Amino acid sequence: PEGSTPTPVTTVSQYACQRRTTIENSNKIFTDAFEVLADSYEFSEIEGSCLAFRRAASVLKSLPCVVRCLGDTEDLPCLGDHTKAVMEEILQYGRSFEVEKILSDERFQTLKLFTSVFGVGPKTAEKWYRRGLRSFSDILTEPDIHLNRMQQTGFLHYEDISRAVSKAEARALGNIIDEAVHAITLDAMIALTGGFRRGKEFGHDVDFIVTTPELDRERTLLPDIIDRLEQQGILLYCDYQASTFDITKLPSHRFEAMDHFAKCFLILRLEGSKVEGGLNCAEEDRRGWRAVRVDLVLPPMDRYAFALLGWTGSRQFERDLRRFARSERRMLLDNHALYDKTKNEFLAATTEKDIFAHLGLEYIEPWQRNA
Ligand code: TTP
Ligand code: MN
Ligand code: MN
Ligand code: MN
Repeated sequence: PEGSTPTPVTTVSQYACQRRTTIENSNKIFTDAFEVLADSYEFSEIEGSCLAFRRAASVLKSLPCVVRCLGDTEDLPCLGDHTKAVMEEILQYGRSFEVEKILSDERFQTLKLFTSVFGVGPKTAEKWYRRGLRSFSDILTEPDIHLNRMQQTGFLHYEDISRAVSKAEARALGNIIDEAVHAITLDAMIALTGGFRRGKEFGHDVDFIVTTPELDRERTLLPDIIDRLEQQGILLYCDYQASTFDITKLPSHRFEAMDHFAKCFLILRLEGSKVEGGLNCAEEDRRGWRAVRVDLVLPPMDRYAFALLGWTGSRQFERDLRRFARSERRMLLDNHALYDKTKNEFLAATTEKDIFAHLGLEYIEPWQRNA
């Protein structure tokens, strides 16, 4: 009957924290293209366009099926004219000429190469590019290039740390960290976070949260853990950042601002012989070990849920959680706390579920946060 046909509405939210995004991506052909465009805009410091393509990629990643025609995208949020033009090219020709042009561009290729080194960000990469440097040997033979300690280590272990870390290797590192922490204190807890907690098969590093119920111990425990790893002879690099956490501070407005918990960015030596799936290259096979990036963060116990939610990612999921809190709830969220600007009060949480509940969001499991 006229006007009463119920149309099935399955609206996709503009916020990643209201979508369920598993590691299965049916639209990789589009999202890979968007990510190239986003990287290219990031190198040119055109933040708006960069974010637009990251958001568009994130929306498509949440879809259960492949997009077969532009009509399929009609009701989807975050897809602008430029995005749709790229999709149209891919639908018609199987590839985007705009993306191919970027991929063959010398500047893009060089900046991608340089930023793939641990410790080299877009600013440094750009500076080197402007000096006419195009390859690693250009950088390493240029007399007045100063490399900081992180970059020196980045070049030294380039092969190893640019190779993906497997789940088996993540587990082996978990055992090493667990053993080191418990040799120091028995009441500390270790939780796997980052991409592996989201169910990813591979990662660029392994992220762990360490907590202890002993008050203020989280401020002093990390140097002890680092000493222990050093004594074991497996510490190849350590960037330790002491806690600057202040309970009175409001959550940060800036997303990319680092949190204030005690943390360290490590490179550890992982013996390969006993790790199933760990020996994946000939050189490593001969050596019997590989270098792996590991991050450790130590929030105080009462901030554990916020730290866990913040460090589980994905980056896009985190961005949208904060944006949702601010725009839809007048709340400020970061890795430390949730603040309600209407009630002028902090909202406490002991689990991630508490935080979703405070925000009036359905709970999204870690493996559904691959936005
Ligand atoms: P990453 O380890 O960079 O990314 P990932 O684990 O999602 O993916 P990969 O497999 O490539 O390692 O960061 C994990 C999360 O931690 C990410 O959501 C951002 C967050 N994070 C912070 O909140 N504070 C920090 O200081 C850092 C370095 C990361
Ligand atoms: Mn999916
Ligand atoms: Mn990670
Ligand atoms: Mn990390």
